[in-house]
Formats: sequence, C-alpha cells, structure tokens
Amino acid sequence: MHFTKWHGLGNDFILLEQKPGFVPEERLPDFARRLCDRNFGVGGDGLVLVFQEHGLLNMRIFNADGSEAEMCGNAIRCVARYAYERGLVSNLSFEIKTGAGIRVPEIILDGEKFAAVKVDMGKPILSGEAIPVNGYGGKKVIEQDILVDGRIFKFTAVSMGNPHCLLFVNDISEAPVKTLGPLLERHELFPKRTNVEFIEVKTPAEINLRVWERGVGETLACGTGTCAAVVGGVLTGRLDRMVQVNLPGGRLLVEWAGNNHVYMTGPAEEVFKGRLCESFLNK
Ligand code: ZDR
Repeated sequence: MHFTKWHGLGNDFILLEQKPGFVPEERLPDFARRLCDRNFGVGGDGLVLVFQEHGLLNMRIFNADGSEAEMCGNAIRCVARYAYERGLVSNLSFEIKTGAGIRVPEIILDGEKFAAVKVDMGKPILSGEAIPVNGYGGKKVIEQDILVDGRIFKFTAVSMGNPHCLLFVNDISEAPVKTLGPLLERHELFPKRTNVEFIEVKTPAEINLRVWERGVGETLACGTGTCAAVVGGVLTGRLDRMVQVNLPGGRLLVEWAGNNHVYMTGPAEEVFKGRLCESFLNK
C-alpha cells in the first residue's frame, strides 16, 4: 500500500488515498496510532485518509493517539495540494468533505507554480454546548475562569469544527504548554477534550502561537487553532480581523471576513513517498 508523507509548517501527516474499509473501521484508530508512532511506524502527527465518495472528495483525520478529529487546517491544505497535483480535481477551487462539514480550499499559483493554499474554513462556532464546553448552554465562552493545577486562568473557547481553548499569555517562550496543555486537554469542562492554544499578541495584526494538540501533544503548527486564536482575539478586542500568525513551524495568514467565514492561507509540502509492508498492515 502506497502512502505519501506531508507537512504544513512542520505539522506532519501520513496521507493514504484509501477508502476507510481498507482496514475494518474498528481497527482504524489502532492502525493510525501504530502508523504515527515515530519509532515503530512511519511517524507523524496524524493520519489522513483521502477518498472519493458520491462524487465528492473526502478527508478523515486521525490524531497520533488514534482518536479521530473532525477537522484539521494544516492537513486540508496538504489534501488540497495532493488532489490538485494528482488530478483528482480539475479546478483551482473545490470542495472537500470533512468530519466538520464541507470546506473549500483554493490553490494559489505563482505563474504555473504552486504557491499556497487558501482555505475557506467556514464559520466559527461560538455556542458553549456546540464547541463543546460544559455549563455554558448556548452562550459564548469568552474570558471565563478555569481552575487548573490549583490556579485560575482566563480562557476563551472557539470551535472551528474541532474544539479549541485559548489562553492569552505575555511571553510565548515561557508559556507552560507542556504542563498546562495536557491538563486543559482533559479538563472536565471539555467533554470531547480540547486543543489548547497559547497566544502572545505582538500587535493587533500579529501574534505568536504555540499549541498543545488534542491527541498529539505540542506540535509545530495548528491550522484550526490559528483560526480559532484570531476569532478569540477579535472577540476579546485584542486583534484586527486580518492577522499574521507566527508558529514554531512557520507563518499562516488568517482573516475573519465580513461574511463571518474564516480564511486561512499557508503552505503544504510533500516530503516523501513510501510503501507499507504487508506485515505492518496485517498486524
Ligand atoms: C491542529 C490541527 N493539526 C490543525 O492543523 O488544524 C488539527 C489536528 C486535529 C486536532 N489534534 C484535534 O482536533 O484533535
């Protein structure tokens, strides 16, 4: 079975063009976990399945721990470039069905050459019960208190199809990503667990961001988290609607436009091609 390896700003994925039934559905999480293992497998932050169904391009994303996420901003740029370069689509802009609904990437060219992918990431979800965050009903969750590790922090919650807990900090280099991240990921307020973003505002048009990803750990970049951070920054009066986001793995541009859709622009890179061994597949 052939696979390709991709990354979006160092957030890396194993991409398989396979219909989900290639291994029994109940074995998919374990398969993803084994494949993402950097010592016993190929290695990656996630496994992405790409397949056509009912005439529509689909993607499913599994985290390194085997859990399935609804959506992934960095992976969808990789899937879009894959689909474009492999001729699975014929236009520069097309629909991809994700666990969070349809998203619309657009391939940006520089002359003939690939330059970037701009993705219509849809509308942010702000209602507590939809994100989901326990105890807020249909209300927004903005600058609320959360007790973790014996201290109270202010957090804002936003879903971009997957849940994000946003913390604004003074200095990103000192942010307790590896200690608070896992505690917040599994905090009782978040019934589906959560991704956690630590955000330093440099100017209203530029932020630095580090992420603790649900089901993965600290990664070099997070597409949906970047979008959520800009939405949270606008809602709390910190940011403009067009923001440059600096992540450990590089830079993304995010705009929360007047039509309430969030647009994310960034790179997608193919790194290598490989073939899975039968023994690994059948284990
Ligand atoms: C953060 C992420 N890599 C992206 O680029 O959007 C998404 C991966 C899925 C995430 N870990 C989750 O929601 O469980």
